[in-house]
Amino acid sequence: MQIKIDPILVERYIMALAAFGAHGETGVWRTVYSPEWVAATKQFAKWCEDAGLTVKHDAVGNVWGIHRGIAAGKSIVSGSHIDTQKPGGRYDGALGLLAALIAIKSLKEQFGRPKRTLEAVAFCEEESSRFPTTNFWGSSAVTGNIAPGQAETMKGYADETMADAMKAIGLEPARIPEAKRDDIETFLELHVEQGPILEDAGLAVAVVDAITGLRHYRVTLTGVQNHAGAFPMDLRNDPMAGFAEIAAGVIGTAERLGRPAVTTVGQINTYPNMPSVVPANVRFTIDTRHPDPAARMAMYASHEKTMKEVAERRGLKIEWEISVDHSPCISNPSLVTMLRDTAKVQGIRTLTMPSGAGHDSQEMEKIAKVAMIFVRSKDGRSHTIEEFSSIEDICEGIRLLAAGMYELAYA
Ligand code: HGY
Ligand code: MN
Ligand code: MN
Repeated sequence: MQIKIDPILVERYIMALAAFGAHGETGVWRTVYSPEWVAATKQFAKWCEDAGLTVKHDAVGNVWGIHRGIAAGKSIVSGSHIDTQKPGGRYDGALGLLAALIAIKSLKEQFGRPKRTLEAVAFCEEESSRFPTTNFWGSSAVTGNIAPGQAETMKGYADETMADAMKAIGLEPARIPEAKRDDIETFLELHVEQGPILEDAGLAVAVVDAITGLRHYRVTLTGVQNHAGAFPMDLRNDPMAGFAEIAAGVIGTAERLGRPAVTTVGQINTYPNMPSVVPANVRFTIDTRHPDPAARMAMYASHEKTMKEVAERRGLKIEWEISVDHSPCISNPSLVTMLRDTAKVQGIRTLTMPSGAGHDSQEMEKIAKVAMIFVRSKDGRSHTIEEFSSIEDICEGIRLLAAGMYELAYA
């Protein structure tokens, strides 16, 4: 049994979706609930309708394309997030929802109605690029993990609340609990790898057996604002000096721990941000990840010790909040085996690897069996407009996704 995936359709959908929020030559800037986001979700819904799927928009703006099965029972769902980094590329997230739609459309055209219900989903938000504390807004609504009142208190980078952003496009925050699902059996997510492992191995497709745990610290280091020339070094409480030591310290810890530990200081703001002023404060983020639960906690403890020690020694006040926190996630072993076996039957060579990026799958794992498929990323690049995967590789990935869905829903 060979499932045909139309490469021309795949390329057309990727390019058309990337036009909503197009940024520079090859990038996309599409934050949740923005006008570009609204247009992109409408387009996805339209394509689902064109494919003969039943379209549902839920209370947080996730879009579901449903192909009803003959038998009763829980659904087999695939998809990913439709929002992007600022800017991101054309593939991170977007590829997962298009792959799900194309896989279901191809199965429907070639094999008709399945036994089990198949669904493609575009999750509204995963990147935390408009609201830094969302923790995967779209999939968290589906698992019932958005607390009452959270939308009202959650603030965006532009200081708007999540509730206001939702209302501005006609969504009612009080209805968020209605997005919760308890009828999903399996969630399969296709995503670009976003790293160099597949390229190094000379392979197009991987099966993902685990997803890293990750945490974001949002840190404020406060010192004493002073004149850059007249105030002696030994009398300063300089938060920039503290920041430099902390950044080098936590990055150094991850370097010493070695793969797969990672730590990134990606965002920094200082006040008043002037060349001749010892700053009053420095605010920065630490993104830190490890797939092993115990090693992850040990690394966090080490980072927190570094922050406290540096601040104390330099007479600085330090405060932090943990804005994003996801536990590591192990893929369902039977799904991993099924995907690997299916790939063999389909003549698709794969390797099995963990994910260093966070994904909606790790939220969905709270209510469903999950596994992921990775597609090779050119030069391992992602979270940049340079992100690229070839249509040939993508079609191999979608072919595996479709064959996996066939096993689960038709066989
Ligand atoms: O940062 C991540 O791993 C994901 O892309 N949100
Ligand atoms: Mn992603
Ligand atoms: Mn991303």
